[in-house]
Amino acid sequence: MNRIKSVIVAFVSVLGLLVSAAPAGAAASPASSAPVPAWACTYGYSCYYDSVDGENKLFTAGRCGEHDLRGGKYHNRINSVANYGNGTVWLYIWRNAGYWELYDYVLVGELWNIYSNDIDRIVIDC
Ligand SMILES: [Ca+2]
Repeated sequence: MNRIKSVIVAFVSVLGLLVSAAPAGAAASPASSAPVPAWACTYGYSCYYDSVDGENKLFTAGRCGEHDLRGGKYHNRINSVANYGNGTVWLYIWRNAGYWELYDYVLVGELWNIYSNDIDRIVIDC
């Protein structure tokens, strides 16, 4: 597979500094008053988006380990992943023959596009 890095790790490091430098009172403004930046996420976690390029955030993974998305509202919707967490994110497709097929993976610090809506499960290394 031809893996092309969309954004380099240095960007994540810069973003981490920006987040940590935000004034404590910044949260008082309603989130709807400003456009949500691409790849919006919390440093230390991995985030999942409905569109490519970190647009239309679906959720933040609150813990490591397995997240089986089948039957839930995020099933077959993930189109990009920001891995600001501490472990590799593994993306799987369920095959009706009865097994999980590894589709792709996102290393720590990567911002990753997925050009299909097929992801059924994520597994985050602890
Ligand atoms: Ca989608």
